Amino acid sequence: MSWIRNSFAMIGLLAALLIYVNADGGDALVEYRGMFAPTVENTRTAPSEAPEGMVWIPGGEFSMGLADPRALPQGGGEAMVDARPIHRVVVDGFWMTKTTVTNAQFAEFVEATGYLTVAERPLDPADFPGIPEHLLVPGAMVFANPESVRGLNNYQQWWRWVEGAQWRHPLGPESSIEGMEDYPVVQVAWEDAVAYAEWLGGRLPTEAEWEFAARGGLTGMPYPWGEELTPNGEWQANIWQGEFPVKNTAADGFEGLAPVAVFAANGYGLYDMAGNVWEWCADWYHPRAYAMRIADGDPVVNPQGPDFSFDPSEPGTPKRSTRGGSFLCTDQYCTRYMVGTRGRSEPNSGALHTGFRIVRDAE
Ligand SMILES: [Ca+2]
Repeated sequence: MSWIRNSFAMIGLLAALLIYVNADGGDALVEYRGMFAPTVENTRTAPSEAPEGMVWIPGGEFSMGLADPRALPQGGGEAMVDARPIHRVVVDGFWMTKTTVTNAQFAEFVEATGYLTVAERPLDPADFPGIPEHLLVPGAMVFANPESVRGLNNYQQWWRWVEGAQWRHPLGPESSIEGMEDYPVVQVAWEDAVAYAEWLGGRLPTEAEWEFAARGGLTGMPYPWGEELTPNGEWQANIWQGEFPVKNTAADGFEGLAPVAVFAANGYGLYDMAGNVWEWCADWYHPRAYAMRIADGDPVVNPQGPDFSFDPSEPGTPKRSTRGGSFLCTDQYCTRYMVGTRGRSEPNSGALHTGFRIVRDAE
């Protein structure tokens, strides 16, 4: 009865393969986590009653950065070298908004101050030498919903500049934010975010503060909620499912942006520290920021980022750091909802997938 023997052999082989795959995923996580030393929170409790909408982040010493995630299940295809070396960082405690700033909150700011965002202002020809003046129209970057793409190397296949796109009209002049009061404000440039923060007596978080907060007190976890992308098969953040950027199954419930705080908060009570929108940070982006600052040893105390920016993919364009990934990130592309990963963006332009939250120093 060779077919029976063969069937048993096949079942045995499959079982061995499954055990191997599981063991491999588990070992990869153990190895990954082994690169991080424990997070040690400061013992100072919240110094006062929480400002509205904010939570106290205790600060402390933690391992900042991330190990190469590619061996992890759904760890993506990028080594994320700009988030190494993993190094010890100390941050003081601070207040942080539980959510990214919403359209309703930003509208209050604009109403009170008359502030005009970068995307609403005429462009200065001096900033764009060689570009004909009739092309210098205010606008912002909008996801293009392409039907097909050639590879994932050129993001211009799925982004386009849309005249008249701005925070009140995030997809272009015909679009509106009516009914989207609880959605994150988007199409805001870095200086718009800074202006909002200053209006409330706050500031943008440094990358170190943002990452400490995103980890929610955990040590060396790939995600703000723990070790798996979808524990019990449930999505924990608004990212992309399907085939990026042409097929969006919206398995997490959201094809585009989601309102803030629809997924569970992390250990510090912060929502959406992964996915939905990228969040502006205070730091200039530099891929070797960590190597440069540990030259004098670690821990590094309250790092503010480098004094200048460098992005090897666009060397002439200074960038500010962004964190958290967006609804357009998947394990096929970007994967920067993994905690510890880093992003960057041109500070003088807004995008459909970029917002911010603010922090405030303790009194
Ligand atoms: Ca989604």
